[in-house]
Amino acid sequence: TASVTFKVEGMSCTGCSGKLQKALEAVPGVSAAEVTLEPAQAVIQYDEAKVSPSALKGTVEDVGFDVGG
Ligand code: 9UX
Repeated sequence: TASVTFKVEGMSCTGCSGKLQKALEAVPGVSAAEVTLEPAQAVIQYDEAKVSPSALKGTVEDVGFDVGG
């Protein structure tokens, strides 16, 4: 299991963070995701054989937020 932490830009309320957390948890290969507003981040545990950080970044963007550099 690998772990990645993204800075997430554009979340305004707990609805946003909850929506993103559910979307990340639904991605095949993701075993756990914790999304918080403060700090604005997503901490994701995932199986490297099934999903990549770039694909997970795409999920964040699909939900409508941006991954900060
Ligand atoms: Mo809160 Mo976010 O009212 O996508 S759910 S702003």
